[in-house]
Amino acid sequence: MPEDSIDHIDFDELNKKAISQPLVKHIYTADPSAHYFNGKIYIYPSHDVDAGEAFDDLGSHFAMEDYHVISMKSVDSEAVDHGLALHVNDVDWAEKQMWAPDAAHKNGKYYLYFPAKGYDGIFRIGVAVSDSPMGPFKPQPEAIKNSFSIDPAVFEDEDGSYYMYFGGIWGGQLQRWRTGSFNAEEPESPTAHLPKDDEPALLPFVAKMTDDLLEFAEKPKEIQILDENGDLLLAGDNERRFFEAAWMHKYNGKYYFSYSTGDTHFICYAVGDNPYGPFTYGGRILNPVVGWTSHHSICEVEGKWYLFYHDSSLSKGVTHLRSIKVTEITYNDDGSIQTIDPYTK
Ligand code: FUB
Repeated sequence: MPEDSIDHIDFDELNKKAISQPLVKHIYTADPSAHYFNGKIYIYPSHDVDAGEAFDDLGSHFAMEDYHVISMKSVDSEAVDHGLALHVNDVDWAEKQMWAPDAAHKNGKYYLYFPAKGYDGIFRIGVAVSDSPMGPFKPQPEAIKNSFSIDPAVFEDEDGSYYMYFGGIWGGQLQRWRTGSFNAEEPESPTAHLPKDDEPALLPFVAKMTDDLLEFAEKPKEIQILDENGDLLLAGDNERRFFEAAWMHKYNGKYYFSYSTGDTHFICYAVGDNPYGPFTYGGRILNPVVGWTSHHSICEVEGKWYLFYHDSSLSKGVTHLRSIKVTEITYNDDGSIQTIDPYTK
Protein backbone atom coordinates (compact mmCIF):
# COMPACT_ATOMS: atom_id res chain seq x y z
CA MET A 1 0.00 0.00 0.00
CA PRO A 2 1.41 3.37 -0.93
CA GLU A 3 2.40 5.71 1.91
CA ASP A 4 -0.34 8.23 1.05
CA SER A 5 -3.09 5.69 1.70
CA ILE A 6 -2.11 4.66 5.25
CA ASP A 7 -3.52 7.65 7.14
CA HIS A 8 -6.82 5.90 7.80
CA ILE A 9 -5.30 2.56 8.93
CA ASP A 10 -5.97 1.36 12.48
CA PHE A 11 -2.76 -0.61 13.01
CA ASP A 12 -4.01 -2.47 16.10
CA GLU A 13 -6.92 -3.81 14.06
CA LEU A 14 -4.69 -4.56 11.08
CA ASN A 15 -2.25 -6.50 13.24
CA LYS A 16 -5.06 -8.65 14.59
CA LYS A 17 -5.86 -9.60 11.00
CA ALA A 18 -2.24 -10.05 9.89
CA ILE A 19 -1.48 -13.64 8.89
CA SER A 20 1.99 -13.38 10.46
CA GLN A 21 3.97 -11.21 12.83
CA PRO A 22 7.46 -9.67 12.47
CA LEU A 23 10.20 -12.28 12.98
CA VAL A 24 12.35 -9.74 14.85
CA LYS A 25 11.27 -6.52 16.52
CA HIS A 26 14.51 -5.10 17.99
CA ILE A 27 15.67 -3.88 14.56
CA TYR A 28 13.89 -3.15 11.28
CA THR A 29 14.55 -5.69 8.53
CA ALA A 30 13.36 -6.08 4.94
CA ASP A 31 13.88 -7.91 1.63
CA PRO A 32 14.33 -11.35 3.28
CA SER A 33 16.32 -13.86 1.23
CA ALA A 34 15.84 -17.18 3.02
CA HIS A 35 17.89 -20.35 2.56
CA TYR A 36 17.87 -23.74 4.24
CA PHE A 37 21.57 -24.45 4.85
CA ASN A 38 22.66 -27.54 6.86
CA GLY A 39 19.23 -28.13 8.42
CA LYS A 40 18.66 -24.53 9.56
CA ILE A 41 16.93 -21.47 8.10
CA TYR A 42 19.18 -18.49 7.41
CA ILE A 43 17.63 -15.19 6.39
CA TYR A 44 19.68 -12.49 4.66
CA PRO A 45 17.63 -9.28 4.94
CA SER A 46 18.25 -5.59 4.43
CA HIS A 47 18.75 -3.77 7.75
CA ASP A 48 16.46 -0.74 7.65
CA VAL A 49 17.42 2.45 9.48
CA ASP A 50 16.10 5.99 9.55
CA ALA A 51 18.99 8.03 8.20
CA GLY A 52 16.84 11.15 7.91
CA GLU A 53 16.73 11.13 4.08
CA ALA A 54 13.51 12.53 2.57
CA PHE A 55 11.12 10.15 0.76
CA ASP A 56 11.49 10.24 -3.03
CA ASP A 57 10.65 7.97 -5.97
CA LEU A 58 14.32 7.03 -6.37
CA GLY A 59 14.35 5.44 -2.89
CA SER A 60 16.91 7.82 -1.34
CA HIS A 61 15.21 7.17 2.03
CA PHE A 62 16.47 3.57 1.86
CA ALA A 63 19.87 4.62 3.21
CA MET A 64 20.94 1.32 4.75
CA GLU A 65 24.55 0.79 5.85
CA ASP A 66 24.99 -2.82 6.91
CA TYR A 67 23.64 -6.36 7.04
CA HIS A 68 22.71 -8.71 9.88
CA VAL A 69 21.99 -12.43 9.35
CA ILE A 70 18.96 -13.95 11.09
CA SER A 71 18.63 -17.69 11.73
CA MET A 72 15.76 -19.96 12.82
CA LYS A 73 15.73 -23.65 13.73
CA SER A 74 12.25 -23.92 12.19
CA VAL A 75 9.65 -21.46 10.88
CA ASP A 76 7.94 -21.47 14.29
CA SER A 77 11.04 -21.01 16.41
CA GLU A 78 12.69 -17.85 17.70
CA ALA A 79 14.55 -15.78 15.12
CA VAL A 80 18.11 -15.09 16.25
CA ASP A 81 20.04 -12.00 15.12
CA HIS A 82 23.73 -12.82 14.66
CA GLY A 83 24.84 -9.18 14.65
CA LEU A 84 26.87 -7.25 12.12
CA ALA A 85 27.76 -9.38 9.09
CA LEU A 86 29.03 -6.66 6.72
CA HIS A 87 29.24 -2.84 6.86
CA VAL A 88 29.45 -0.47 3.91
CA ASN A 89 32.59 1.11 5.42
CA ASP A 90 34.39 -2.21 4.84
CA VAL A 91 33.52 -2.31 1.14
CA ASP A 92 36.13 -0.34 -0.85
CA TRP A 93 33.98 0.32 -3.92
CA ALA A 94 30.64 1.06 -2.18
CA GLU A 95 29.51 4.40 -0.77
CA LYS A 96 25.91 3.89 0.36
CA GLN A 97 22.49 2.25 0.04
CA MET A 98 23.11 -1.38 0.96
CA TRP A 99 19.86 -2.70 -0.56
CA ALA A 100 18.34 -6.17 -0.85
CA PRO A 101 20.98 -8.93 -0.51
CA ASP A 102 21.08 -12.67 -1.09
CA ALA A 103 23.43 -15.52 -0.19
CA ALA A 104 24.72 -18.82 -1.57
CA HIS A 105 26.59 -21.81 -0.16
CA LYS A 106 29.20 -23.94 -1.94
CA ASN A 107 31.97 -26.25 -0.69
CA GLY A 108 31.85 -24.98 2.90
CA LYS A 109 31.99 -21.29 1.93
CA TYR A 110 29.15 -18.77 2.17
CA TYR A 111 28.71 -15.88 -0.24
CA LEU A 112 26.77 -12.69 0.52
CA TYR A 113 25.68 -10.79 -2.60
CA PHE A 114 24.60 -7.17 -2.18
CA PRO A 115 23.79 -4.09 -4.27
CA ALA A 116 25.21 -0.72 -3.28
CA LYS A 117 25.83 2.65 -4.88
CA GLY A 118 29.44 3.41 -5.74
CA TYR A 119 31.04 6.84 -5.37
CA ASP A 120 29.92 7.55 -8.96
CA GLY A 121 26.24 7.21 -7.93
CA ILE A 122 25.82 3.96 -9.90
CA PHE A 123 24.39 0.79 -8.37
CA ARG A 124 26.53 -2.34 -8.76
CA ILE A 125 26.50 -5.74 -7.11
CA GLY A 126 29.24 -6.97 -4.79
CA VAL A 127 30.09 -10.25 -3.10
CA ALA A 128 31.61 -11.00 0.30
CA VAL A 129 32.78 -14.40 1.57
CA SER A 130 32.72 -16.21 4.92
CA ASP A 131 33.34 -19.67 6.39
CA SER A 132 30.09 -19.29 8.35
CA PRO A 133 26.51 -18.70 7.15
CA MET A 134 26.25 -15.99 9.83
CA GLY A 135 29.37 -14.10 8.65
CA PRO A 136 31.20 -11.86 9.20
CA PHE A 137 31.74 -11.63 5.44
CA LYS A 138 34.91 -10.34 3.79
CA PRO A 139 34.10 -8.27 0.70
CA GLN A 140 35.91 -8.55 -2.62
CA PRO A 141 37.77 -5.30 -3.41
CA GLU A 142 35.74 -4.62 -6.57
CA ALA A 143 32.09 -5.08 -7.54
CA ILE A 144 31.29 -8.07 -9.75
CA LYS A 145 32.48 -7.22 -13.29
CA ASN A 146 29.62 -6.29 -15.65
CA SER A 147 27.15 -6.09 -12.74
CA PHE A 148 24.65 -3.24 -12.55
CA SER A 149 21.33 -2.32 -10.92
CA ILE A 150 20.00 -3.99 -7.75
CA ASP A 151 18.39 -6.96 -6.00
CA PRO A 152 20.65 -9.97 -6.68
CA ALA A 153 19.11 -13.42 -6.15
CA VAL A 154 21.40 -16.42 -6.58
CA PHE A 155 19.81 -19.74 -7.48
CA GLU A 156 21.55 -23.13 -7.25
CA ASP A 157 20.20 -25.53 -9.85
CA GLU A 158 20.10 -29.29 -9.33
CA ASP A 159 23.10 -29.80 -11.63
CA GLY A 160 25.28 -27.63 -9.36
CA SER A 161 25.19 -24.51 -11.59
CA TYR A 162 24.53 -21.16 -9.93
CA TYR A 163 22.74 -18.24 -11.61
CA MET A 164 22.28 -14.66 -10.48
CA TYR A 165 18.99 -12.90 -11.29
CA PHE A 166 18.94 -9.14 -10.78
CA GLY A 167 17.54 -5.75 -11.76
CA GLY A 168 15.15 -3.07 -10.65
CA ILE A 169 13.61 -0.04 -12.37
CA TRP A 170 13.17 3.55 -11.06
CA GLY A 171 15.66 3.90 -8.14
CA GLY A 172 17.23 0.57 -9.17
CA GLN A 173 18.48 2.30 -12.38
CA LEU A 174 17.73 -0.54 -14.83
CA GLN A 175 16.23 1.98 -17.29
CA ARG A 176 19.58 3.75 -17.51
CA TRP A 177 21.26 0.61 -18.94
CA ARG A 178 19.06 0.22 -22.05
CA THR A 179 21.97 0.84 -24.41
CA GLY A 180 24.37 -1.48 -22.55
CA SER A 181 26.19 1.31 -20.73
CA PHE A 182 25.03 3.70 -18.01
CA ASN A 183 23.03 6.64 -19.34
CA ALA A 184 23.87 9.54 -17.01
CA GLU A 185 21.71 12.03 -18.92
CA GLU A 186 19.45 14.22 -16.81
CA PRO A 187 16.74 14.30 -15.59
CA GLU A 188 17.33 11.99 -12.66
CA SER A 189 13.64 11.20 -12.49
CA PRO A 190 12.51 7.64 -11.71
CA THR A 191 10.45 7.40 -14.87
CA ALA A 192 12.87 9.08 -17.32
CA HIS A 193 14.43 6.62 -19.80
CA LEU A 194 11.61 4.08 -19.38
CA PRO A 195 9.89 2.54 -22.43
CA LYS A 196 6.49 3.97 -23.45
CA ASP A 197 3.41 2.20 -22.08
CA ASP A 198 2.75 0.35 -25.37
CA GLU A 199 6.37 -0.85 -25.68
CA PRO A 200 7.70 -4.05 -24.06
CA ALA A 201 8.54 -3.60 -20.38
CA LEU A 202 12.15 -3.57 -19.22
CA LEU A 203 13.34 -7.06 -18.36
CA PRO A 204 15.35 -8.46 -15.47
CA PHE A 205 18.73 -10.08 -16.14
CA VAL A 206 20.37 -13.44 -15.44
CA ALA A 207 24.00 -14.55 -15.55
CA LYS A 208 25.56 -17.90 -14.78
CA MET A 209 28.21 -17.61 -12.04
CA THR A 210 31.84 -18.76 -12.30
CA ASP A 211 32.80 -21.90 -10.33
CA ASP A 212 34.22 -19.79 -7.47
CA LEU A 213 30.90 -17.81 -7.33
CA LEU A 214 32.79 -14.49 -7.38
CA GLU A 215 32.11 -13.32 -10.96
CA PHE A 216 29.69 -13.72 -13.86
CA ALA A 217 30.72 -16.55 -16.19
CA GLU A 218 28.89 -14.84 -19.07
CA LYS A 219 27.48 -11.50 -20.15
CA PRO A 220 24.14 -10.98 -18.35
CA LYS A 221 21.14 -11.82 -20.54
CA GLU A 222 17.63 -10.41 -20.37
CA ILE A 223 14.92 -12.82 -19.31
CA GLN A 224 11.59 -12.64 -21.06
CA ILE A 225 8.28 -12.53 -19.18
CA LEU A 226 5.42 -13.38 -21.55
CA ASP A 227 1.67 -13.09 -21.34
CA GLU A 228 -0.83 -15.88 -22.10
CA ASN A 229 -0.44 -15.22 -25.87
CA GLY A 230 3.34 -15.52 -25.83
CA ASP A 231 3.86 -11.75 -26.10
CA LEU A 232 6.23 -9.77 -23.89
CA LEU A 233 4.45 -7.92 -21.07
CA LEU A 234 4.16 -4.22 -21.87
CA ALA A 235 5.65 -1.34 -19.89
CA GLY A 236 2.14 -0.02 -19.22
CA ASP A 237 1.00 -3.34 -17.75
CA ASN A 238 1.92 -2.11 -14.25
CA GLU A 239 0.01 -4.88 -12.47
CA ARG A 240 2.10 -7.62 -14.12
CA ARG A 241 5.38 -6.24 -15.44
CA PHE A 242 8.73 -6.69 -13.63
CA PHE A 243 9.79 -3.87 -11.31
CA GLU A 244 12.35 -5.35 -8.82
CA ALA A 245 12.89 -8.15 -6.22
CA ALA A 246 13.82 -11.07 -8.48
CA TRP A 247 13.72 -14.58 -7.01
CA MET A 248 14.03 -18.04 -8.55
CA HIS A 249 12.91 -21.39 -7.20
CA LYS A 250 12.26 -24.75 -8.75
CA TYR A 251 9.09 -26.72 -8.04
CA ASN A 252 8.21 -30.05 -9.67
CA GLY A 253 10.87 -29.54 -12.38
CA LYS A 254 9.58 -26.07 -13.39
CA TYR A 255 11.46 -22.79 -12.89
CA TYR A 256 9.43 -20.14 -11.04
CA PHE A 257 10.69 -16.58 -11.50
CA SER A 258 8.98 -14.30 -8.98
CA TYR A 259 9.22 -10.52 -8.57
CA SER A 260 7.58 -7.34 -7.34
CA THR A 261 5.44 -5.13 -9.57
CA GLY A 262 6.67 -2.08 -7.58
CA ASP A 263 4.18 0.74 -8.01
CA THR A 264 1.22 -1.68 -7.98
CA HIS A 265 2.67 -3.55 -4.97
CA PHE A 266 2.11 -7.20 -6.00
CA ILE A 267 4.47 -10.17 -5.76
CA CYS A 268 3.90 -12.14 -8.98
CA TYR A 269 5.40 -15.20 -10.66
CA ALA A 270 6.10 -16.53 -14.13
CA VAL A 271 6.97 -20.14 -15.03
CA GLY A 272 9.56 -21.55 -17.44
CA ASP A 273 11.35 -24.75 -18.42
CA ASN A 274 14.95 -23.66 -17.86
CA PRO A 275 16.89 -21.03 -15.86
CA TYR A 276 17.03 -18.59 -18.80
CA GLY A 277 13.31 -18.66 -19.60
CA PRO A 278 11.21 -17.51 -21.32
CA PHE A 279 8.80 -17.38 -18.39
CA THR A 280 5.04 -17.17 -18.77
CA TYR A 281 3.13 -15.00 -16.33
CA GLY A 282 1.33 -17.21 -13.79
CA GLY A 283 -0.39 -14.90 -11.31
CA ARG A 284 -0.03 -13.18 -7.94
CA ILE A 285 1.62 -14.73 -4.90
CA LEU A 286 1.09 -11.85 -2.46
CA ASN A 287 -1.37 -8.98 -2.40
CA PRO A 288 -0.11 -5.53 -1.30
CA VAL A 289 1.37 -5.16 2.18
CA VAL A 290 1.54 -2.00 4.30
CA GLY A 291 4.41 0.11 2.97
CA TRP A 292 5.36 1.01 -0.60
CA THR A 293 7.75 -1.86 -1.29
CA SER A 294 7.09 -5.58 -1.43
CA HIS A 295 9.97 -8.05 -1.57
CA HIS A 296 10.14 -11.75 -0.87
CA SER A 297 11.91 -15.07 -1.17
CA ILE A 298 10.58 -18.61 -1.46
CA CYS A 299 12.27 -21.42 0.42
CA GLU A 300 11.53 -25.11 0.98
CA VAL A 301 11.88 -26.29 4.57
CA GLU A 302 11.36 -29.98 5.27
CA GLY A 303 8.91 -30.55 2.41
CA LYS A 304 6.85 -27.38 2.89
CA TRP A 305 7.23 -24.18 0.92
CA TYR A 306 7.36 -20.77 2.59
CA LEU A 307 7.11 -17.16 1.48
CA PHE A 308 9.40 -14.81 3.38
CA TYR A 309 8.23 -11.21 2.90
CA HIS A 310 8.08 -7.87 4.70
CA ASP A 311 5.69 -5.11 5.63
CA SER A 312 5.77 -1.79 7.49
CA SER A 313 3.12 -2.61 10.10
CA LEU A 314 5.54 -2.55 13.09
CA SER A 315 6.62 1.02 12.20
CA LYS A 316 2.95 1.93 11.61
CA GLY A 317 3.39 2.42 7.90
CA VAL A 318 6.82 4.04 7.57
CA THR A 319 7.84 2.76 4.15
CA HIS A 320 11.59 2.49 4.83
CA LEU A 321 11.21 0.85 8.29
CA ARG A 322 10.05 -2.68 7.49
CA SER A 323 9.86 -6.05 9.25
CA ILE A 324 10.42 -9.53 7.83
CA LYS A 325 7.68 -12.15 8.12
CA VAL A 326 7.00 -15.70 6.93
CA THR A 327 3.93 -17.62 5.82
CA GLU A 328 3.30 -20.92 4.03
CA ILE A 329 2.66 -21.15 0.28
CA THR A 330 0.08 -23.47 -1.25
CA TYR A 331 0.43 -24.89 -4.76
CA ASN A 332 -2.58 -26.07 -6.71
CA ASP A 333 -2.39 -29.44 -8.52
CA ASP A 334 -1.65 -27.66 -11.81
CA GLY A 335 1.43 -25.98 -10.30
CA SER A 336 -0.16 -22.56 -9.87
CA ILE A 337 0.36 -20.75 -6.57
CA GLN A 338 -2.57 -19.60 -4.42
CA THR A 339 -2.62 -15.83 -3.83
CA ILE A 340 -1.95 -14.82 -0.23
CA ASP A 341 -3.78 -11.92 1.35
CA PRO A 342 -1.51 -10.65 4.15
CA TYR A 343 -4.32 -9.32 6.38
CA THR A 344 -7.14 -11.87 6.34
CA LYS A 345 -6.63 -14.08 9.36
O1 FUB B 1 15.32 -2.28 0.40
C1 FUB B 1 15.62 -1.36 -0.63
C2 FUB B 1 14.86 -1.71 -1.86
O2 FUB B 1 13.46 -1.68 -1.59
C3 FUB B 1 15.08 -3.11 -2.38
O3 FUB B 1 16.31 -3.28 -3.02
C4 FUB B 1 13.88 -3.26 -3.22
O4 FUB B 1 13.62 -4.54 -3.67
C5 FUB B 1 12.81 -2.72 -2.30
O5 FUB B 1 12.38 -3.68 -1.38
